[in-house]
Amino acid sequence: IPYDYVVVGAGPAGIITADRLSEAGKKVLLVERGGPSTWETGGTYGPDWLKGSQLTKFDVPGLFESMFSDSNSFWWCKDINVFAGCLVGGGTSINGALYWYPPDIDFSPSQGWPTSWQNHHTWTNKMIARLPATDHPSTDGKRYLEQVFDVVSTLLKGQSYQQITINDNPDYKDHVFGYSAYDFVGGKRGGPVATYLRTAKARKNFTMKMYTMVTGVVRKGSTITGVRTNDTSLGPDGVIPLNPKGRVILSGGSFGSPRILFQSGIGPTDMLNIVKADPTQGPRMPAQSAWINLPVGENVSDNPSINLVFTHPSVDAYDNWANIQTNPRSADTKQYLASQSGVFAQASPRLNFWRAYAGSDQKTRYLQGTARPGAASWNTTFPFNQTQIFTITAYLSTGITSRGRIGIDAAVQPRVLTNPWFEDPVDKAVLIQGLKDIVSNIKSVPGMTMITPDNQTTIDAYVNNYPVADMNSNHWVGPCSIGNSQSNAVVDQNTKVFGTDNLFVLDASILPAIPMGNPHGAIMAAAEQGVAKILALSGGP
Ligand code: 6FA
Ligand code: ABL
Repeated sequence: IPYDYVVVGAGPAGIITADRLSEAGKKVLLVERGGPSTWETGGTYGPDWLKGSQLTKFDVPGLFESMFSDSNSFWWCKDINVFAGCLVGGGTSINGALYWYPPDIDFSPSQGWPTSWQNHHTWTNKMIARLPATDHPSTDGKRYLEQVFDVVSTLLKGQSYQQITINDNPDYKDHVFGYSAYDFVGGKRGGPVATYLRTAKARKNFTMKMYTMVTGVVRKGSTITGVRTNDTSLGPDGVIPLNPKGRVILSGGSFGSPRILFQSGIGPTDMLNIVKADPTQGPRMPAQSAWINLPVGENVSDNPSINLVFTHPSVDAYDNWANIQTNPRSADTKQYLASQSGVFAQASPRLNFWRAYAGSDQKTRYLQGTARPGAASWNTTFPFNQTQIFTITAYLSTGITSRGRIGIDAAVQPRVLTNPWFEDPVDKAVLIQGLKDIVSNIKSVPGMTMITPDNQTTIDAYVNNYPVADMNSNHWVGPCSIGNSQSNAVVDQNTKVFGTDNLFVLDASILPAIPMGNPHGAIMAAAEQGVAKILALSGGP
């Protein structure tokens, strides 16, 4: 039976899109290459201490840091060499779940958005209505492991920062700090899976197919007639049929969606030639005369980020989260299992802050900081107490001018071709200034010691020698940027791919610039707005 809409990818954007389309009565298929995540999606994976609880690793916020240390890591996309979630929920099933309501600037023309996107509150508010943020996710309303908050807030108050409830003031992002906010629900991972996907699944006109890889769209010139998959049960040769007026929406994320476009003959010629040369994908491509030349993969941004590592005698580093999965503190797991409260009801971050900077080019750039117990790595020549370590990650955010490129390698695997960090030296200068400011008054916080960089290393030297890949923030946006012209954008103001009649992209890849905060809030608000624009567009099913 042909579908009205095929949505590719069950990440946050794809889930919201499929839910709203099915709510509007359309016949919708949501196709996901990965398998289940949380318990309600059919997932079962987790440590022994969760046995019998109807909870998985993905449900328990306090297991977040184990995503990086667990030897069984089936949730990462194995063909992508940066972190990306390939399972139901996409990134939102494995991420830190930091959740920020987008400020107005996130959708402003100054960031590359078409003017028709400025009235974002209507759509942002729809998202908030479905999925409100919390900065106290434990079900007893208490906050746990708050020492890092106390130490870092003392530091920031000495720099004239004010404490606010960050999501009560989304536009207020200069010299502010507050408790970390999340989209956890009831002490468990919430996000789009526990909200939008739940309502979609209750509808008869919605179907989700897992473990199904989309390789491309089938098209006659500008018209898409089907979606090619590796699953022959979905249609002849694995091609999912589409209604005559049907539409396809790619929500495969900033690495997944560009690859699907390349394999459909849409993108820059160098990338399409790689696909053409591939023995499997090449023969499936449209003829070269039908290729559509668009800047797919260009205009990519991700926050450059640098970690500073400290100790403080008051801090409980929670054993650097090393034991949370296999040998957790039993009082904490008991509490969590009994009532979804305590340390395990929250991911690792405890405090977030923002500050605006004027660069030497007169452009405004924002610095974001995240503070958490523990550290991914450290490097010091001095002795220190490992039980007291904590990290401040400094991200350069809205206003960064550096851009990179995403493409594919010779094996047609998504790859970063040009790193998007510090291409512009002003970005680097501002981040260095921000790092210096963060520690400018460290001596006024008794007992606070920076161990990385240690006092034998200057901030400048530390940044100059920082391993480039460690600057990756996992916040990739932009390879299918929205815009008014196909000379510098891939999708138009309705998220339709230029040069096509019925192909859309709606996920992180359409954001023309990095949002103010960790991006999944802005991405979900964009999905709410984008799907409304698609539904309003004439000519559809
Ligand atoms: N963002 C935040 O806002 N807060 C955070 O705390 C945060 N933390 C992290 C984090 O700790 C890690 C380790 C990572 C990797 C990301 C984090 N992010 C955070 C970023 C955030 O998760 C992403 O920006 C967000 O999930 C992007 O949403 P999208 O909907 O654009 O894309 P996804 O990658 O989430 O989902 C794409 C889905 O499509 C996946 O499920 C994938 O399996 C599927 N897919 C891709 N290609 C496909 C294909 N060809 N066929 C079928 N399915 C496909
Ligand atoms: C994010 O938005 C980032 O994308 C993640 O990198 C970050 O998590 C989470 N939010 C939480 O702030 C960090 C972990 O805390 C580190 O332990 C890990 O080494 C790092 O991600 C890997 O990128």
